[in-house]
Amino acid sequence: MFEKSAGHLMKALVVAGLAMGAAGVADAKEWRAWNIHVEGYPNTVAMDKFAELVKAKTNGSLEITNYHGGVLGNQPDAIEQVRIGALEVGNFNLGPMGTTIPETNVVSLPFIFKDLPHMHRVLGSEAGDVIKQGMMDKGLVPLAWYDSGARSFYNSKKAITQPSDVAGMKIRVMNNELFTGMVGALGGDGSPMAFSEVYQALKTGVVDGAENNWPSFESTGHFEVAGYYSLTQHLIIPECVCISKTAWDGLSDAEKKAVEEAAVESATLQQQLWAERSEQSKQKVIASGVKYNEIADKAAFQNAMQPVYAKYIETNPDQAALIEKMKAVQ
Ligand code: GTR
Repeated sequence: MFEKSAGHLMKALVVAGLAMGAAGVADAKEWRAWNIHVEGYPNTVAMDKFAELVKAKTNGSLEITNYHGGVLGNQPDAIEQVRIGALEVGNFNLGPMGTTIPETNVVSLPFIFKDLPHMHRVLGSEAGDVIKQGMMDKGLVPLAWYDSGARSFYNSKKAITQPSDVAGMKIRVMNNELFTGMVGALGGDGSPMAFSEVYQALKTGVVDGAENNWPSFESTGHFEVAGYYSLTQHLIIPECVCISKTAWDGLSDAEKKAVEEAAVESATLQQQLWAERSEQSKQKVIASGVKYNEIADKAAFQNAMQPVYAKYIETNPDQAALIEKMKAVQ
């Protein structure tokens, strides 16, 4: 008799356990994350770490599947998708975000940051809060900043040593008026184009050049079709681990904490990998025969950006004070 009821009890416990397990799976949230970069790229490795940490820290109540290599579409579209909640996560560069989130545009002003550490100090200041709030108001929750180094010009024609060298060149830029204005101020023709299309455009001569950091110049193979890399370092733009506000609002407080911790930890990893990959990519493209030149005095390039700033401040007078504060951050 005892044995029988013990058996029943066992059975009941097993059934209950299965039911709980089934409920657990059914309740688990499944998110999709957009990433433009290829396997092995610092952001890709760090986003995989992010997904792994989220799963572990939420005990499986939230699972993120990363879609690398831009397979979920181009960046401007993906930003919109995450904003409206059709996608839950994006590893975005703030450059193409400026068209819909004006507060993010301040980081896309040429030469606004002295270097990467300065960018981080500014993001940690009042300016960072303004940028984050602007993103939140438009449906994006930025949880951590990833590094993207400094962007420099490269092309298939000649070394750029002074602004006039850009004159007449057609240069691919990310989708944002600030970048077409930037190339225009150097006398060139800025051509917005999706990242995935740049290789072919360089190869066929649709554009003469583009601009990016060492790792992207290398990972995309652009260095095979654009043999001159000139270290103008005109843009230093942060990237984010951004969550759709709709998805974020559906998390419990414990889940929010877990996701935030995971994003910050993944950013620490990304920044380490970034520093390593920047050096490796630089060595790889130079070894392949790319002609690389430093720009001893960037003042001429910086001065040429005055009309870009003037126009920007004329259209966004409310941001003038913020820009001064950013420049003043030590
Ligand atoms: C890369 C950046 C990408 C994308 C790309 C581009 O450096 O990490 O998110 O913005 O540049 O030029 O489109």
